[in-house]
Amino acid sequence: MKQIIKEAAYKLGIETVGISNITDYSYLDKLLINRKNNNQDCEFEEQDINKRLNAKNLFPETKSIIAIGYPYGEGYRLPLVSKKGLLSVSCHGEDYHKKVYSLLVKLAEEIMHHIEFRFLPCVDTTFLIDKEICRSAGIGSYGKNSLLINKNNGSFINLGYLLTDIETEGDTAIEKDICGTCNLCVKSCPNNAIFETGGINCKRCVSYLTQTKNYIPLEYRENMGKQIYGCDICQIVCPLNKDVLNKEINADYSDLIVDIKELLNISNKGFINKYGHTAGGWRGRNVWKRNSLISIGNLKIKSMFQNIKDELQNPSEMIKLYAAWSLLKLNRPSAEELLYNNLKYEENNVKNEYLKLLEVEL
Ligand code: B12
Ligand code: SF4
Ligand code: SF4
Repeated sequence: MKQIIKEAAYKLGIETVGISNITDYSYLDKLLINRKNNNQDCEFEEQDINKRLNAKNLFPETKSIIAIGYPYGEGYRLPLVSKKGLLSVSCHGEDYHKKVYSLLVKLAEEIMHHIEFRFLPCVDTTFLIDKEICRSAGIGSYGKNSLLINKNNGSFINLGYLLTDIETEGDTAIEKDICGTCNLCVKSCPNNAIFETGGINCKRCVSYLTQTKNYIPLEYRENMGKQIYGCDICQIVCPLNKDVLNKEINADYSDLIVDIKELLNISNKGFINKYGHTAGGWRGRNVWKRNSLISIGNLKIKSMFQNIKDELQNPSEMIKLYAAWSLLKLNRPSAEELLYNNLKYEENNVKNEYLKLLEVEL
């Protein structure tokens, strides 16, 4: 059976495929509890830890899991553009969730030519722990940056799997320290999110900060640079990704460069048309717009002062607060005058934040 599954995958061009018989991950409970207790987890994870620790909680029939790694990022170079925003590489082209999901369905159909079985395709959005499931299927090993790294594709693999009721032999997980003495990602992470000993504090990760709707602490905003969605630094610096990034292919990643001025004024419909198909589109216009305000402040695009000033009238409290921050970064004296004048029109939350911003040096 194992051979049939692998051949079905290769037939579809899936080179990174593995099988796991492990459905119970309760050995991770301490790690997950610790992360939560230390406020290093995030709202994009299921909060009920026990639920996450067994694949049968999602698909009770699970007997084996067919995991795949979908490669991306070949030939990517950080673009040398100033005054523009940036999306992470996983936002290139069509949303990987859709691509991997449909590939998994095709894989199931291909295997169905040989055996009847029941399955559930999973890509990113379920409560299960994709990295651990794929690790146990032999897809790769953890790097210090916490990502699963495969020997051919590095960490530039999106993970997906089929929970199935097939009884078959599993692959062996690779138990290997792949980082050794390297700690390039630890040193390069813009917000010191990666622990020397491996693993990350989500709350500091720039990728998290670009996605959350929670308040972004002032001391983290500058480290977000010009990122509009996601962050790739710990992958770009990783020597285990060198072959993928240096691959000589004719790749055009210009869709990852964002016109921040346009993003600031984009309508909902315009946003959906332009970015709705990307892996980051799900977060919606307002969060992207909030990130564009932070980027404009960081990139010191002074010519946009007037445009941002108009955002102080935005009905969204979130937009107002980040517009105020950005204005202060662009031209402190003019921004101070504006914010003091506006204090009398604002509700408590906004008023208090303006007062706080006016007091601190940014
Ligand atoms: C929440 C989430 C996030 C959070 C938290 C990320 C994280 N590291 O957990 C945030 C928003 C920060 C995030 C960011 C990104 N994410 Co994300 N995310 C998820 C999600 C939904 C859950 C992850 C989770 O449960 N983490 C909790 C725990 C279990 O993970 P952990 O803290 O990393 O701990 C594990 C390892 O680090 C390891 N470990 C812990 N300590 C130590 C110590 C040492 C020495 C070692 C070696 C290992 C190790 O053991 C733990 C057990 O699994 C998954 C999809 C899913 N449903 O699983 C995608 C997922 C992890 N994300 C993914 C991607 C691609 C990204 C980004 C690259 C996107 C981007 N370009 O911005 C960044 C990478 C940031 C980073 N360095 O991790 C991929 C990862 C693919 C891969 N090759 O590993 C996933 C699997 C989605 C998918 N199906 O493809 N993400
Ligand atoms: S994604 Fe960026 S911020 Fe997050 S751990 Fe990696 S380098 Fe650090
Ligand atoms: S940069 Fe170095 S330490 Fe970080 S994941 Fe890659 S090999 Fe490991």
